[in-house]
Amino acid sequence: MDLPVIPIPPAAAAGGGCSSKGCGTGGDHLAGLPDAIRRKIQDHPCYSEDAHHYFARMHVAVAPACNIQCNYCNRKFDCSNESRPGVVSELLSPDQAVRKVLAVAAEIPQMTVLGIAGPGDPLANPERTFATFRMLSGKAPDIKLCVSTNGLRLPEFADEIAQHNIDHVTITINCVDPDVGARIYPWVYWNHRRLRGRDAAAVLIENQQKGLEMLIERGILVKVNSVMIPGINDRHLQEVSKVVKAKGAFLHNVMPLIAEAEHGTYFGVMGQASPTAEELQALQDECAGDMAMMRHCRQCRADAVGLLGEDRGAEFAMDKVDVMDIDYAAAMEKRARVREDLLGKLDAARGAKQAVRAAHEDAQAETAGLRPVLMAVATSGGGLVNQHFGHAREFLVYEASPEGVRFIGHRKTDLYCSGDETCGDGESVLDRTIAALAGCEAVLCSRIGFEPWGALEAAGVAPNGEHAMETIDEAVLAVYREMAAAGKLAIPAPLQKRA
Ligand code: CLF
Ligand code: SF4
Repeated sequence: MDLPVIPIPPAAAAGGGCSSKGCGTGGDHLAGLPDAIRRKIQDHPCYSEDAHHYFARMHVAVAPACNIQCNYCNRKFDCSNESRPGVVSELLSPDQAVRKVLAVAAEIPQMTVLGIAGPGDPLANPERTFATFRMLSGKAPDIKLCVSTNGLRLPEFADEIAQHNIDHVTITINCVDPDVGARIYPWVYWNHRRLRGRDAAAVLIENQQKGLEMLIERGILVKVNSVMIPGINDRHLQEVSKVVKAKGAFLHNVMPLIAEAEHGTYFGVMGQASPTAEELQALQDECAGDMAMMRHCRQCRADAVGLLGEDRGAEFAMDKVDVMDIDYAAAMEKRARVREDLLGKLDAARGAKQAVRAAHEDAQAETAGLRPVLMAVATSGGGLVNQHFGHAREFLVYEASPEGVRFIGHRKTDLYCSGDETCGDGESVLDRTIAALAGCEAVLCSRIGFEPWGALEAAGVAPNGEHAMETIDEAVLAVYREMAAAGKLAIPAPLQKRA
């Protein structure tokens, strides 16, 4: 099959149409980054919080093997209900991967990034990984290439990564201390030997750190992912942040451990606790003193397709891709138009965000001295409050305070309007949705039904459909000021004294 070459749209080739101020700053989590880095990440959905409302990523699952074992991983094929990293529905050959990428590029024009992230480790499968990248850099030069690795073989492949124009690399670094690592990694396969315990962790850490330095020397952007494992590395991750920042990583993504017994992982079976949303936020805030934090990660599957938070992978199974009748020339023209349009919208949204924040600062007297509030937002993208409460699979959580608004993270929930009213354990889907919103005092959505409205109010979460189609920042700050005007935000006297 003669595969098409995707042309580079002018805006993307030039790095997009970003204004100099406020680019990629969602909550200014990237404030202080050099302009050259900001330009590289402005339309990358993982590296830029703003961009993730507009641009999509996809992963191709070409890398089945792994050279280490993490106690939170079980690389089995998935069941239809689960979605978590390391798990895929369909393993692809490099040729199949390229066909799938081109089909997705034609159908989802906002897809700007192709990552290889598993289901094993991409660098434990170097032939398959680099064959895929090699073909794609020729066929789809407008798509950014991204790889996520445990780092064991990074020093060996740093040059090859640079040669293939892969300028975004994620290294999962859970520790810089082998004693901590010995509790996370039961074994590491290195130099034809299976190392265990502290020795295994020491080799992994040494290679991760060396690989990080080599990538930075080659001008490659490095993001570090860390899995927060309560009681094992949670107190240690601030140190990890300091070390990797000092070596040049520019973004740290602290993710919560997923440890369900039914996933069959060691931690899951042993009952290792996952962090709560509050514990995760507290640690991210502590680490944020040392470097820019990513808070919008969705812990994607190794075959995820679409905007972060949505997974359209099932639409692009190979049996479907193989029978798709795509007019590539027309699709690529559309892709160029859509991308230019989105870059313009993103630029405008960044400007609007700055204006909203500046207006909040100007009106600081209205909220000075008041307590912060968490609010959940239902959105289907575009940075707007534009989703029906019952259609939300996840809610974005924002903190409003006298200082402004900042993105905190997301809370996954079952789809309320699924037609299935119970979860099988007697608890209603609505109950679980409300439980997922713990700590939030308001939920903003485009519309909401009578029944959930009442249940939310009874649970102390104020439903609000008054700000439909407004930008999220604008809506959250407006609701915050409404709460302030209603006298709901005074800090209780005992807390004032303690402060
Ligand atoms: Fe994929 Fe990772 Fe590239 Fe993104 S995902 S290889 S940097 S394109 Fe992104 Fe998904 Fe989080 Fe990864 S949300 S799991 S951080
Ligand atoms: Fe699983 Fe990735 Fe750990 Fe390998 S490095 S065991 S694929 S989580």
